[in-house]
Amino acid sequence: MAHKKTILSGIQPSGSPTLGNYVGALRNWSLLQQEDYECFYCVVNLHAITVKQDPEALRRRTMDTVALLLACGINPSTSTLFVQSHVTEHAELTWVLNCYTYMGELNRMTQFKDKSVKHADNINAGLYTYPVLMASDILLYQSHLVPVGADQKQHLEIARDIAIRFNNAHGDAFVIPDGYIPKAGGRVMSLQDPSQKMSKSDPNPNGYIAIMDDPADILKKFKRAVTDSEGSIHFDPQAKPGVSNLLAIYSVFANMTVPEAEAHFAGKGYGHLKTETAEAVIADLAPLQQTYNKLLAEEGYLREVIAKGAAQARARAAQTLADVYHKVGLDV
Ligand code: AQP
Repeated sequence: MAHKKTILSGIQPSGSPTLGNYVGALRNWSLLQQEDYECFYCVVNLHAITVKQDPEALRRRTMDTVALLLACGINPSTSTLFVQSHVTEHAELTWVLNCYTYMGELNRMTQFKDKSVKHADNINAGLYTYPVLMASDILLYQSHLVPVGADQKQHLEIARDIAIRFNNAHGDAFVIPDGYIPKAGGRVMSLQDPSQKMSKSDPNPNGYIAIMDDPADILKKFKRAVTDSEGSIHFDPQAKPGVSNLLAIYSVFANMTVPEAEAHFAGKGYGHLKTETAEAVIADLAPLQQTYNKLLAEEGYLREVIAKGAAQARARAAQTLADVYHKVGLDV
């Protein structure tokens, strides 16, 4: 029997996850599980410390993120759900792959440039080599498919380049991964500045919908969303970034294509677009929020899930790392 293909993806416990995280990644993690893949999903806390974190808050948010992933529908009996720092192979492979990554490649990474501006007081080497850690996350599990938002496309490409380079030097050690970026919602934009992606570290909370926002806040934030003065609802991200962002969000939650969503709003005003989008989002998030709040009280269960996940993840990761150490000559 042929082996199932493998999926891996991760989310940082670096703030309150947003509608962008949900539409770009988490929702698809859950949907892909129902297809014939072996799935590894992790809370990437090693990535999170590339920006300053309060240790106690990081611990709490890591467990909250585990609860969120379960509430989003990750099934721990069929998928491996784990915390990145529990599997030390991620850090070990990163060191090896750092030695197979060129500074010229890392210099081109737009996330590093953006985060260097945002965190000018802490431009650390971890922020710079973040893509190598991400490559290790992916390659350790011999992943075929990586469901991420469009903002991670460049990091995925460097992971492929590193894998190909290593394989060429030493013989096949890694599967070359492909990205899985949703057509609609791959880049959800800020509600206040639709030229920027929606981000959980946005200092203006009106720019993002947090997955855990209550319905009144969700409605209020959509009503305040920046649009334009034209008054007609059609999809044109260059000329009408705010309206196009709302249409894309609506289409995902109403389970329509973007042209179907355009037809739905033909002749209606922006008020309709904002309210109906808010209502579709609120209805979709309500059961998830309920499950999340219930799970937060079940810390024992959450710890059981991640202990089992870490054991499963380690078993796979150790095989890859042993092969890499052997190929490089580290296994004396
Ligand atoms: N706006 C977005 N639209 C679509 N997908 C998005 N993702 C993030 N923002 C959007 C996807 O969510 C997954 C997990 O993201 P992450 O936790 O690794 O952090 P990030 O990409 O750095 O997202 P944030 O929200 O902007 O976090 P901060 O503010 O902490 O940097 C990824 O698959 C990502 O593509």
